[in-house]
Amino acid sequence: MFLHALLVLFLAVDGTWGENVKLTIPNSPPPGTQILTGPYQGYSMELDSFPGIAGNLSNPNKLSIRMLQNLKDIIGSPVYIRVGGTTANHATWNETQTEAIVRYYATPGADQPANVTFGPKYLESFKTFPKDTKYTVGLTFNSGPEGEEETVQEATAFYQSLGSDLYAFEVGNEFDVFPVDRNVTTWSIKQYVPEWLARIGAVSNRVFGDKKDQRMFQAGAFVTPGSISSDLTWTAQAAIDLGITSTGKAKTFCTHQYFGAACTPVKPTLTGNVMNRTYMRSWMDYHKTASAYSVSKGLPYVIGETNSIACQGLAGVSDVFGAAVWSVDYALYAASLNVSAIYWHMGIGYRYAAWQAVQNGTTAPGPRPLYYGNMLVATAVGGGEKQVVRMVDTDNLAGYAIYAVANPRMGPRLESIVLVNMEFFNSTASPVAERPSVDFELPSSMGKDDDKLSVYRLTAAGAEVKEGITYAGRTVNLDGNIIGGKVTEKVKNKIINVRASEAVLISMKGH
Ligand SMILES: *[C@@H]1O[C@H](CO)[C@@H](O)[C@H](O)[C@H]1NC(C)=O
Ligand SMILES: *[C@@H]1O[C@H](CO)[C@@H](O)[C@H](O)[C@H]1NC(C)=O
Ligand SMILES: *[C@@H]1O[C@H](CO)[C@@H](O)[C@H](O)[C@H]1NC(C)=O
Ligand SMILES: *[C@@H]1O[C@H](CO)[C@@H](O)[C@H](O)[C@H]1NC(C)=O
Ligand SMILES: *[C@@H]1O[C@H](CO)[C@@H](O)[C@H](O)[C@H]1NC(C)=O
Ligand SMILES: *[C@@H]1O[C@H](CO)[C@@H](O)[C@H](O)[C@H]1NC(C)=O
Ligand SMILES: *[C@@H]1O[C@H](CO)[C@@H](O)[C@H](O)[C@H]1NC(C)=O
Ligand SMILES: CC(=O)N[C@H]1CO[C@H](CO)[C@@H](O)[C@@H]1O
Repeated sequence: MFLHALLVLFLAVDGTWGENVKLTIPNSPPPGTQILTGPYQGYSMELDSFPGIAGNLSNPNKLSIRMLQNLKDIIGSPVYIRVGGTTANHATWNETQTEAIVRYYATPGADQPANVTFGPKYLESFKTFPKDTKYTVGLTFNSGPEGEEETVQEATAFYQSLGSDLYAFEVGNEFDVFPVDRNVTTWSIKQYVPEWLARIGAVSNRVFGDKKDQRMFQAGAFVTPGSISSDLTWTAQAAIDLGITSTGKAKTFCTHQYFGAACTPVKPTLTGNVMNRTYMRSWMDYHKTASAYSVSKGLPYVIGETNSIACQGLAGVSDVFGAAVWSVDYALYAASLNVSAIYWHMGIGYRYAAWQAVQNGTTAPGPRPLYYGNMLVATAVGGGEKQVVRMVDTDNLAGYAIYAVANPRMGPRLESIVLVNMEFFNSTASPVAERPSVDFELPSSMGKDDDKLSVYRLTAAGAEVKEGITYAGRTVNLDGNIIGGKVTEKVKNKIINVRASEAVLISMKGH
């Protein structure tokens, strides 16, 4: 009933089409709106890149630590980290190896090694990030007794070293479409579920000692059905119906989501795959159903590995400002469903990484546009119990109302509004004077409190740029330090203007 906004088109004096959107903000979230309790956003780090991203005890990666600390400063607790991905499927633990990790490449210069061996020094990389950072760690899932032995060896090393920093294990990454050491002709979810249960049972019994009954496993780690394979049988519901929760050891259910792949013959584009709300929403339909089902069965649902474009991202698409604007919309859209966390994937040299952690050829380490979007989302939903409601949801525009559930007796309280104008603006092709914009109008009930409203703007010259991005007037330096004082705007006459390829957060907190 209140999930709509009135759209009024008018012809502005300069002849361009302007748009006026009257916001209708519900007094409280509709029933069925989840309450976010954790940091919501995390980072997923490719297993073979993790030593580079985190560094080690003698050489911690100061940039990564700063980038994580910045977000911790915003939300009040460390963001969660997942270490896994494809390379976690092809990792062999070697207790006697002196190097942290040894990588074996099938193709020299490839984004990822074909396999790796890792040893005790690898574990140092879990000791560099802000205190109390929690980790989900990916284990191998090779078949048979030998496979079990490998999984147990790795699990033992991580379990003993990480202690209470271990949040969960994954066993097998994307085994729906990339099974390892299985006969692909006969492989099915019906075979997968009992094999997975047997393997997590073995890890519980052989690694956890007297804590063998704890819920310590992130189930799934499937890709969104239909995104890579046309086999649509590997769903959250099917896994749950086949008994994935039956032994009481599954902690969360996880799906991976990308919006096209850079390794397909037809390359994805910024406007077609990323800054395209129709496309984004078409994928979110699955997560809406899957997350509601999973939650109804007591299993929190996460998008445990995600980013713009699969196959490590695409230059000019994943590493430009448009991806930052997109990330705000996508993250909040997922939060308005029953998705309890999302993990932005990254690896060294990956085009979609939120920051480049180490020198990669001629590419200097430093923040990337996506990180600015992550900062806005952290401001909106990090820290404390929050509820996110979609209130504007058109082909180009998004509006989210975010409520804080500080005091259960008083009910949820509107804390901020996020507005996104996804219309593509290319500053190389068009002069700034031609940048379209939308006027969002607050309801009259909010007019009197304009002084309490502060607008945090996420902006840049255009969607295609990589530099000159600001969030509330600030930039992030190459060393990860936030530069400049916070610059917020006041709301005048209840109107907030948001230009094409821009997003704003309106805070009700008075600062
Ligand atoms: C483990 O590492 C040691 C030391 O580098 C090496 O000699 C041994 O061959 C490795 N074992 C395996 C199974 O790769
Ligand atoms: C720590 O990292 C530095 C820099 O990458 C590297 O040279 C060193 O070998 C690493 N130490 C260990 C114990 O892996
Ligand atoms: C690891 O990858 C290399 C390079 O492709 C290959 O030669 C080797 O057989 C692989 N090792 C294992 C254990 O799969
Ligand atoms: C995989 O299963 C099919 C069907 O049962 C069988 O014909 C084939 O030989 C199997 N492949 C391997 C490598 O075992
Ligand atoms: C946006 O995505 C939809 C759905 O996939 C597609 O039909 C449309 O062509 C895309 N828009 C652009 C501009 O490519
Ligand atoms: C979240 O899940 C619950 C339980 O299945 C469901 O009742 C509710 O409608 C879902 N909410 C959304 C926004 O999908
Ligand atoms: C932006 O415009 C420039 C100049 O016309 C063009 O070369 C470039 O491909 C455009 N970028 C995108 C992402 O469309
Ligand atoms: C020049 C260079 O070293 N580029 C590398 C950057 O990282 C990617 C992903 O790991 C590699 O594919 C490139 O070769």
